[in-house]
Amino acid sequence: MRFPTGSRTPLATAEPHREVAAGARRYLMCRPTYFDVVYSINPWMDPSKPVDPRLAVLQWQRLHDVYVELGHTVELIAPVPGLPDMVFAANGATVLDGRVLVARFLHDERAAEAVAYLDWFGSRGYEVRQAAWTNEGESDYLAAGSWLLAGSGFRTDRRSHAESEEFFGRPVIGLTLVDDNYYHLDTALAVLDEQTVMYYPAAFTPGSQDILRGLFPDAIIATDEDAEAFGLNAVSDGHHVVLPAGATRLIAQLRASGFDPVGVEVSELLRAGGGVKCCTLELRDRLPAQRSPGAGLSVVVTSVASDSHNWNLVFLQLTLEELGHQVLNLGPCMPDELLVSECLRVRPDLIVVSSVNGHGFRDGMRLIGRIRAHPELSATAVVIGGKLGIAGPGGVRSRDQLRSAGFDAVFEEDSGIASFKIFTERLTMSVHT
Ligand code: B12
Repeated sequence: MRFPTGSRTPLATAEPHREVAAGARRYLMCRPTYFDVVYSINPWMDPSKPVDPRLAVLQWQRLHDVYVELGHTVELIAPVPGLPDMVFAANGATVLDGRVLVARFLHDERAAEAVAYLDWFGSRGYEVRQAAWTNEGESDYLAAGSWLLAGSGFRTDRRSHAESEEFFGRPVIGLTLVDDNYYHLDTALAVLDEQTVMYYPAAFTPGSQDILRGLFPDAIIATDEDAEAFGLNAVSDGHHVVLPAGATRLIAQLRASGFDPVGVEVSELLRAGGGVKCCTLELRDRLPAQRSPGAGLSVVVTSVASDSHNWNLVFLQLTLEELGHQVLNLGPCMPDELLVSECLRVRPDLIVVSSVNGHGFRDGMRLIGRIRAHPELSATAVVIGGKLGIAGPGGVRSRDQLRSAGFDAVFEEDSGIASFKIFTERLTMSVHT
């Protein structure tokens, strides 16, 4: 189960690039509004057998709700008419450290899905690019600890492995699939935590089986029946493993290995050759910067949506940088949703909101609710300051209201920059201890 350590393998000597540990994840899903089987691009698809769209939606909704109940965040991409396979969001891209490599599908029937993913990630400020070679996203690229396990044989072109290695800066381990029932890597292998996988050996060439045995000598091995039940098309948060309820032996093996399996029904989606994992693209955002003791905070400086003043932000950026902090200045007129998605991506230690046009109180009350609505940002320090009302400083009452709404501190013009500096000093000490 563990990656080899010591001098036995050069892989183990590389700098570890740790994945987020077990805990809250962010997933992207696509409601199966237009789900259907109207063409056949894998052995599971038979267009002559009608699908039950209502059942597909119910099964998908249950999967979505399971993630939410487990404490994960689920983002949605809008389904596009005429793209019946778009429900399989994991095929749309690979997202690592906030970088997005959008798919280039092998089949023309699915090519337009890539456009929707380029738009979705592009409009949220991600560093995004479409793959140059055929690449079916996270279905063929699975992050395992420091490495990217990469499938090929049916869909993803082997030449895309080098492209992904370069784009993500992570070593890629190529694995070749041989059974067309398991046409994507994520139909034959699931990563359970940084060092643990489960897989179906017969889906791989002998050479790839050797690689897997070498890397994961204690892996959980799936039976023919569990592989056919699409049990390996599973999603793990490092502790809970969501997988088809029909993969009964895998469920028992997972439990015996200390995981908490959660069975769901995906039979209707399986009629298009997709299951739990295919419906789920993990949004692996940039990890908080590793810092050495004494280093500064990572700070997002921003204004509110209605405010076009600029120099207040420049002033705050320079002040914070002089104090040794790293600043991402998002600029004026920042829409709430974009600010939130940037903060989810960057995960700063501190968010500094500045407004001087007189509408800061009203905009701030709305904005802080949207920031705090995200569990990942519920504990992030957020302050607001500037000229927040049209009738001069709002005084104790309006500051109390802003604090009750979720701001950690309020710095109106009369409270001066000195108290803001003291606040950042205290925060720096608490972040570093
Ligand atoms: C330049 C300016 C503009 C320029 C902005 C150009 C640009 N690229 O930024 C232009 C002409 C575009 C402009 C437009 C408007 N402006 Co104007 N503008 C000013 C002006 C003259 C200077 C602002 C400035 O750059 N100051 C320099 C920076 C460094 O200081 P600062 O912004 O005051 O920020 C300081 C503090 O507030 C504090 N601070 C700010 N934020 C934070 C956050 C934290 C956490 C902390 C600790 C401290 C802090 O630190 C800074 C340094 O001390 C001020 C008047 C003035 N003298 O202040 C009016 C002023 C800000 N504008 C004002 C108004 C009303 C407007 C308009 C609504 C006018 C209109 N009717 O169209 C529009 C706003 C449009 C919009 N959507 O926001 C009013 C705001 C009144 C209020 N708050 O009640 C002011 C105060 C003028 C006034 N006395 O009426 N404006």
